[in-house]
Amino acid sequence: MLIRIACKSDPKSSEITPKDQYLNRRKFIAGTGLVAGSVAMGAIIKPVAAKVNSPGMNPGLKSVVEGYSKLGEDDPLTPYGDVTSYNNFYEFGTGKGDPVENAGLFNPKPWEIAVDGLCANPGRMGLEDFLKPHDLEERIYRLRCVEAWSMVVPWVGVSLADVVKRFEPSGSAKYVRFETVVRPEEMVGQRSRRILPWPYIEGLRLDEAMNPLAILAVGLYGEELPNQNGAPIRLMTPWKYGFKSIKSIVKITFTDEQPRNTWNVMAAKEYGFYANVNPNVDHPRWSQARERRIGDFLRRETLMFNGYEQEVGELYAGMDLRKEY
Ligand SMILES: Nc1nc2c(c(=O)[nH]1)N[C@H]1C(S)=C(S)[C@@H](COP(=O)(O)O)O[C@H]1N2
Ligand SMILES: [Mo]
Repeated sequence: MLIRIACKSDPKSSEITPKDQYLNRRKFIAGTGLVAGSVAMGAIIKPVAAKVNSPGMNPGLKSVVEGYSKLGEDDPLTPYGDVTSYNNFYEFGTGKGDPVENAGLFNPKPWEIAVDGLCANPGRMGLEDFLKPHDLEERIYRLRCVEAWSMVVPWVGVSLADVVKRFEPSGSAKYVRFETVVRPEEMVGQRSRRILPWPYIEGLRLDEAMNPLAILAVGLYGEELPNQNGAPIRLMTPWKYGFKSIKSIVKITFTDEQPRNTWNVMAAKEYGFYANVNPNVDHPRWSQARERRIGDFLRRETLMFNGYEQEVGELYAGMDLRKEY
């Protein structure tokens, strides 16, 4: 099935990358061996090329090259090598290079996900069954870490709204809570509780989870997610700081209580529940006005809601974003 999602923040045609850059980038893709069809993709991702083939923020894998232009000239895709070697995933250590170095031992197959809490269709199922009813889409999003660096990543994933609807949350459900797997034998960082209290927990308000931008990602650059990027399934909410996008999810819970997310538990004054990207609300220890795009020399201005204000702004109408950060 073809998926088309009009994105209000897509740049005007005047911002579209010129042809020569487009061709250069195409060469880059060919060089990395990531052209659809030349990749050893796993069973889950394989159908993507057939199912997804549309312009917009979710071009088909065959037209991934077109996707380069959709965010404008200032937003070329971050090279695959950077996306997969400069990571935050404290289960594998706190250094940016630790996840790629230590995640080789992690085995995300087979994988089970439990869905529970305030919903009509709770259950426990293998990842294949979890994904089966949903269409895989490619979505090219900016990722802005609270530490003031950012990337542009072509994700492959499913609409979180569609997933939520399928499990039929009850009227009393107000939040969705997500939990990362605990496997200290495979995740060296989890052997110390001084790093973080495991498991890593995150949450969204139900209406945030229903926003069309929110996805559960199962791949990037047309491949299955590398372990260091949160294999086999992770959240991606591009208008929020990266720490919201919880990796290696094993449990999804519908609840009437605001989940206590891990970084909020660690340092409530520094990391809130909402974590919306906001250039006007500084982290207590650094400014959020600017950021470093990985690969750039000069820093750039941070955009309100990471550039997705038109899509998500109304979720926060009437809220004091300085208090509910
Ligand atoms: N389980 C888990 N999820 C996590 C993290 C983590 O340490 N553990 N780090 C978060 C942070 S701070 C960021 S910026 C993103 C980084 O995603 P990436 O490594 O794919 O760029 O993952 C987020 N998800
Ligand atoms: Mo982050």
